[in-house]
Amino acid sequence: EEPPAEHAVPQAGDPSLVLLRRVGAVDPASLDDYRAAGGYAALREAVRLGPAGVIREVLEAGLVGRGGAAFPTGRKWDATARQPDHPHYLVCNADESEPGTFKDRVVMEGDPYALVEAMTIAGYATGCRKGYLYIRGEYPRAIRRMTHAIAVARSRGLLGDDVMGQGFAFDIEIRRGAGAYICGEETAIFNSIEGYRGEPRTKPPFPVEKGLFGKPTVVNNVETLVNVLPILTGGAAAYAATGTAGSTGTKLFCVSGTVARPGVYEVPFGATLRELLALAGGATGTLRAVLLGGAAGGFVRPDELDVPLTFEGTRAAGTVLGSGVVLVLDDSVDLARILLRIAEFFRDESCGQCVPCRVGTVRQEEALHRLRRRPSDGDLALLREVGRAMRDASICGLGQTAWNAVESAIDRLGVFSPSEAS
Ligand code: L3W
Ligand code: SF4
Repeated sequence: EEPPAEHAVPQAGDPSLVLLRRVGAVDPASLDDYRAAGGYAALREAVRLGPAGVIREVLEAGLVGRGGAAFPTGRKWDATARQPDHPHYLVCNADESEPGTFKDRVVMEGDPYALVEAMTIAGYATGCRKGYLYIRGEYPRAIRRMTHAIAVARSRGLLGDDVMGQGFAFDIEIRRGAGAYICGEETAIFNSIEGYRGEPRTKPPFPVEKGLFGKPTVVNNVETLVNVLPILTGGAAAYAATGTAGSTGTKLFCVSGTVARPGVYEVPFGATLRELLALAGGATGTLRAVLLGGAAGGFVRPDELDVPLTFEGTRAAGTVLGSGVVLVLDDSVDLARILLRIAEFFRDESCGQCVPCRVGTVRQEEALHRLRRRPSDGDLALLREVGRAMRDASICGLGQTAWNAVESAIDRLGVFSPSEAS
């Protein structure tokens, strides 16, 4: 088993932290510790505001999803709350399988009651009596700590038929993933919970309308949900004062690779990649590139480190923020090998349901094998053709983004160009 959460947070104990402020500072098993550190003030505020008031705050705060796609959370909640069909369900996506992503594990292990409280608020606002917490199966400590926190919260009346004596019901059930990356796709999660193969469904209909068991469903990532706590305790305006107009609040970044102090870092949106790398002690050798956004993301060159870490800033720079992966690669790293590893990953994890992805991920890997041995224009052209087909015609995000990092390495870093090969 991996070392516990606080070891993964080099900033642990820093009073300026928002989302990570309790990690490493409280006993994650103790509800009393959590309450003494401000826990459950947000749920009290939620009950004071009422469901519509909570949704208004979340909309005004500008909170967007932290799982990668940055969809406005308040719009999702509002759309679900309005659905006449019942019951409504909440699903917290804690499947965290994007290579290089480990922030949600740190939150669940280090501050589990925060997620219980945040899910309760989400359920209250959107009219859900039941929330599923879908946790990656390879996170045994997170599963243990969340199971304990849910049981304690239930025994103290913070979950159940009459939450906090306020007349509303909400409870949480944990479901474990079984090692498939695709089960982090929001509709594949539904199939997995319902007992079917973890295969994505076509959208629309979106989950807010027809999700788990065909009912209106809110799906949010762990980090997205815990942001609701500072929004309610401090107010939407104060929350939105941090970050930029397009990306409000703070963001957790998973810094890994050839870097001095890898770990989870919390910085306000708008900090530059250079500043984040400085916090993490910089690259261990001469910096070659940084992969932002994970396997579905794109590369940043050493001359581009002033890119602001916001959704809009990274997009303008030709990459994505995704779920916060910052993979640092110094000049000791074989970039072609990294690309091949990414291609192997997608080939392995494709669910096989649609042809562009099932066949395209295999063809991509084969072409990369050949290019590693001998650069050729024919194979580069083939990669582009296959990549376009996957992007345009795949059912879900896996196939649609499986060519992103390879394309970025070819176009932005010149991998497989004649000078790179020499
Ligand atoms: C209501 C509409 N809801 C969209 C909802 C939709 C979903 C969310 C985003 O994720 C990202 C990719 C990678 N009415 C709606 C609506 N929604 N239109 O908004 O939707 P979408 O389809 O843009 O994206 P997605 O397929 O949910 C794709 C990232 O996910 N990724 C990997 C992620 C891995 C992790 C991890 O390990 N923690 O997050 C792979 O592709 O960055 O941007 O809820 O229903 N009109
Ligand atoms: Fe499955 Fe890939 Fe198609 Fe997604 S794009 S449904 S992972 S085959």
